[in-house]
Amino acid sequence: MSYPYQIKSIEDYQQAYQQSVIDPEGFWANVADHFYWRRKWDKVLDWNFKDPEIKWFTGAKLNITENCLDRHLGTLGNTPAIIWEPNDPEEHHRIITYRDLYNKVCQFANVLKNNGVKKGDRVCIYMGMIPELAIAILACARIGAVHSVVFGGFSAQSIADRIQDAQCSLVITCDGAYRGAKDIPLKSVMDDALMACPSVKKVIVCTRTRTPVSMLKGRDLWWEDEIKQVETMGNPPCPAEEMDAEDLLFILYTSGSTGKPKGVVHTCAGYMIYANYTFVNTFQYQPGEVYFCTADIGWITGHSYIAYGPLSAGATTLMFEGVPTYPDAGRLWEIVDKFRVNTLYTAPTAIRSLMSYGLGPVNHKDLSSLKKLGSVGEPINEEAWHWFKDNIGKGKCPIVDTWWQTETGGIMITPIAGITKEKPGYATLPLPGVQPILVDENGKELKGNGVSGNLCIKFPWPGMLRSTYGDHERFRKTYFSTYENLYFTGDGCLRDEDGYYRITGRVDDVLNVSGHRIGTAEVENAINMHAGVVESAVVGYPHDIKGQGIYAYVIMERLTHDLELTKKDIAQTVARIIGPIAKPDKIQIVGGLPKTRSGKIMRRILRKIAENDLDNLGDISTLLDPSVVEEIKKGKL
Ligand code: 6R9
Repeated sequence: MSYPYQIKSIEDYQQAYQQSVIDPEGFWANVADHFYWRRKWDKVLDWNFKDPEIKWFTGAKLNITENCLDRHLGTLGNTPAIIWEPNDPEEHHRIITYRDLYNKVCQFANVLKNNGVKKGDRVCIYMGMIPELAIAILACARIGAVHSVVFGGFSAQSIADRIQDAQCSLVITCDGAYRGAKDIPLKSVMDDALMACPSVKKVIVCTRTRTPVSMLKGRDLWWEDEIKQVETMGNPPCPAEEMDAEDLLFILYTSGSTGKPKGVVHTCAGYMIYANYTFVNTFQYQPGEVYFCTADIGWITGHSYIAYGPLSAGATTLMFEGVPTYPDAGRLWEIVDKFRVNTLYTAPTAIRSLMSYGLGPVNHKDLSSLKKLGSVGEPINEEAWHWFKDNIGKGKCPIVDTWWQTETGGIMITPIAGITKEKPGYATLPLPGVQPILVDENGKELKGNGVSGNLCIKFPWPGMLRSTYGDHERFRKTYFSTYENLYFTGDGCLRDEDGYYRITGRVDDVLNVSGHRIGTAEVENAINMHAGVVESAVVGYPHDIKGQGIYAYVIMERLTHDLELTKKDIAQTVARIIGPIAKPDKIQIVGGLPKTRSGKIMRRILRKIAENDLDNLGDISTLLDPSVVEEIKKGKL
C-alpha cells in the first residue's frame, strides 16, 4: 500500500496546509481519490454551522470495510492485520492476517444478518479487548448496522442509558473480560442492564473467561454456535452493504457538561478519510511497520487508531487485552520487545504511572525497534514527556502529542512524527484541513501569536461529528451556540510566539481523569442517588498520576457516627451507577455549599479548596452565606 498523500517534509506540510485552507474541497477530493468507492461524490462539501448541517462527499457510495479489508486482499492477504496479545503473558498471542480478518468479518456479518439485523439498526457492543471486538464492529459496518461500543468499565445503569437512547435491537457481549488481575463479569452486568431495555431482541455472547453466565431462552445466543450455523451453510460470502457517504457508521457516547452523556454521531465517508489521513500522516506509517495503540476500543482512540485508521491503511495494528502494569510494570516494554513494535501510542496517565516504578522495569528490555511515540487524552506534563523521550525513545524517537476529541473523529493538532519540530507540552500545529481559532469570552478572535483563549474550529473537517444521536438541537446548542459560526471544543488553549498550540485543559464542567472524560454533573447526579444525600458538588483537583482527581463535596441529611463508612458507600454508589472510573478520590461531607444569591454553586471556590490553594479564594462577597467557605476550609484540615 502506498500513501500518495503522505507528507514527507516540513515544506510538504506547509504546502498541504495552505492548499487545504485555500481550496478545502480540492484538497480532500485529492485524498479521497485514493480510496475505494462504489460511486464517487457529486459534491465534496455542503455546510453551515448555523443549523448546523455538515455533509461531506454527497452522493458518494461506499462501504468502509471494503476499504479496510477487501481492497487489501490482493497485496496484503497474508500480512498481519491484527496482532493480539492476551492479558496473561503465558497465553498464546494471535496473529490475524488481512485474509483471516476478512473471512471472520464476513462470517460474523452473516451471523448478524441471520439474527435479523438490517442496515440502519443499532447494535450495542460491550466486550473486552479481544479480536472478536474488532470483528464485531467491522461486521456491523459490513452490513450497514450502526455500532455503539460501550467501554467494558461502565456499569449496568450506564449501559442501559446508552442502549435506550440509541434503541439498540441487538447486543454483542462476552461472558467476561480479563483486565489485569480482574475478571469483569460482562454478561452478568449486561443482564442487569437489559432489564430496562425492551428494544433488545437478541444477545450474542462470545466466550472468553468461561465465567458462568445465565442464558435467556429465545434471546441469548453463543457466538460460537452462531458461527457454526454459518459454517453449515457453507460460509457464504457477505457482500458489503452499499452505504451513502453520510449514512451513520457509529455512535459513541461521551460526557459533556450536562448530566446525560450524548451520542456522538459519525458517518461513513468523511470519518474514513479523516481517520486514515491522520493516521498515515501523524505517525508517518510505513508499510510493514508494527503499530501499537494502548487505548481500549471502547473509546474513540481505539475506534480511530486501533481499528479504522490502521486497517484502512493496510497497517499491522497490535491489540492488547490487558493493562500496562500487569503482571508488572514492564509489560508494555515486553510487548514492544516481543513484537518489535515500531510505533507506541499511549496516554500521559499510563506514562506517569509507569514512571512511578522507576527504570527497573525498563532496563534490559530491547526497545530498539521503536521509531515513533505518541500521546493522547490529556495534556502531557513536561516531566512525563522527557521521561518518555529519554527512557523509552532513547532520545531518538519523535513524540507526537496529539490533541483531538470524540467529536473530531481524528487527530486535529499534533506534530507530524519526525517532521514538525517538537516542544514538550505542546500539541504544536494543526494538521492540514484543520483551522483553529482562539477567542475570548465574548467570542472575539484573538489574533496573532502569544495569546490564550478558548479553542474553536472555524471550518469543517471530514471527521467531525454530524449530530448527537436523536437530538440535533443538543448538537447545535453544545457545539455551535457559544460562539457564532464556530465549533467550540470546550478546551482552553495557548498559541505561543512560534504559533504553536498548547492545550491547557477543559474550560467547561468536564473532568479528565486518567484521560477519561467525566462530566461533573453526571457524578453529582450519581452521588445524589445515594440515600441521605441532600446535595453535592464535584470538582477536579491535580492528581499526580490521573492528571485530575475527583473531589466531591456532599451535604447529608444527617450525620452518622461513621463518616468514613458513609464516604465509602457514596463512592460505591457512584461506581455502581456510572462505573469505577467515576469514583470520587476524595469526599468531604459539608454543612453547606458556596452559592451565589441566585443559587449557583461557585465551583471556582470549591476548586481552590480542593487544590489546597486556601489563601487565594478571590472575591467571596457575592455569596449568599460567606461563612460556609470558612466551614469547608476548616473541615478540610
Ligand atoms: C481523543 C480523546 C477529549 C478531551 C479534549 C481535551 C483532552 C485530548 C489531548 C487533550 C491536551 C492532548 N485532550 N488530547 N488535552 N493535550 N494531546 O481523548 O477524546 O475522550 O473525547 O477527550 O481530552 O480536553 O477536549 P475524548
